[in-house]
Parts: sequence; structure tokens; C-alpha cells
Amino acid sequence: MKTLQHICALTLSLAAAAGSVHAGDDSGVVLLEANFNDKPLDQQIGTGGPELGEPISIFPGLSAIVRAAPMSTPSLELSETATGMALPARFEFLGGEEVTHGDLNIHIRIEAAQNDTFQVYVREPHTAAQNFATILFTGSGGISAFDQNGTIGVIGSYSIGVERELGLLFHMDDGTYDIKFGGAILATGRAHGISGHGIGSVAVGTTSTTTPGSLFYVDRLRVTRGDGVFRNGFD
Ligand SMILES: [Ca+2]
Repeated sequence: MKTLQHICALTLSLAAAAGSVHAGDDSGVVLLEANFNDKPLDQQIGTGGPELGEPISIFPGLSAIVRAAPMSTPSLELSETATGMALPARFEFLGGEEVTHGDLNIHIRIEAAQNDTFQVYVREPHTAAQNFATILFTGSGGISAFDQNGTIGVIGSYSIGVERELGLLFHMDDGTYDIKFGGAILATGRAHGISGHGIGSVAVGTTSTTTPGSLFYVDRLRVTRGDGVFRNGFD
């Protein structure tokens, strides 16, 4: 375990050092790794940013507490006490990186304690005007998606109390992305409709209609550069 931690630390150091290398020379570089395994349990997570595997900001009113259960390893429990606003915890990339070329792979494990609305969304660094992708887990157990080009509609479903991995695989040179969930491919080659901006943040949180007290869990948020070879939704 100690060795693994050292390797992780080394990987993050290398990622930070490689932050300015052009795409193509740095495939597989980790831009963000947030697994919450070394965070104090039953406490609101800090906002130390990517170097610490923490969000860079948590919107006031969002509870974001590290819990030992129900996911297989410590995860982040998200909930709110007052409804009416979308409340995100926002993660950014090492070195404040904005990815404009090559492939970018975003993976995150999610688990819902009940059917309610919850979202994972991908934006530019520092602000949230560019909708590269928004994945919405709906109150009826569906998964829908929308981006700058508009809605894709309901493309899948999720089950209560089941841990699944969401994968968002961006092909920045093509302006498209693929969506995977629990190993199934939900969308391939979707054009996000954005040019002139890059991806620099992933946010998770509630929506304006989330019921206060509903609990969603996220874990193993991992953002890496791809190698640009696989173009059909497989990583
Ligand atoms: Ca974990």
C-alpha cells in the first residue's frame, strides 16, 4: 500500500511537471486523481484542489462529506439541505490545465441512495459557461445528457445502491465525445458544439430540483490524457 501511494505521488508529480508538454507527447498523463481514500471520514472535504485530490470549490449549501460506505472504498457523499439551486463541488486539473487537443478521458464512479436528480458536468477551467457535457441522473432512474449543441435525451438508466463507472471520453480535435456507463456505451461521436475553448473542470452536485436530504456518492474521479488512437468509444 505504501508503495502504491508512492507511485501515485510520483505519477502526480510527473503529471504536474508535464503540464506544458504538447498533446501526443504526454499520453496517459494524469490530470486529476480524486479517490478520497486518505481523507478524514465523516467530515466535509477540503478545497485544496487537484494536488490534494480535492475539489477547488464547494458551493455554499452543498454537503460534501467523505464516507467509508456504501461504496467499496471511501467516497464523497453529496447532499443539500435546501432545495432550489444547483450546488456543485468543482474539480480542476493539475497546473490549471485547459485541454484543447488530443483525447481526454474522464472517469468517475457514482452510486445513488435513491432516485433523485444529480449531475456530473464538464466545463472550461475557472468558469462554467462552456457546456462540453452534462450528465443528469434523473428522479425516475434515467440518465440523460446535454451539451452546447442541445439535449441528447434519455440514453440510459441507473439503479439505486449500485456502484457504476461513468466514462466521458473526449476527442478534442474532432469536437466530439463518447459516454459510457457501467461498461455500456450510451453515446458515441457526439459533437459538443464548442470551439475556441478547452476542458478544465469536472463538477458534481445537485440540481435545482434535488430533494433535500437525498444522498449521492462519487468516487475515483480520474482525468487522463488519452493516446488519440482509439476513436470508437473504447478505452
Ligand atoms: Ca475511494
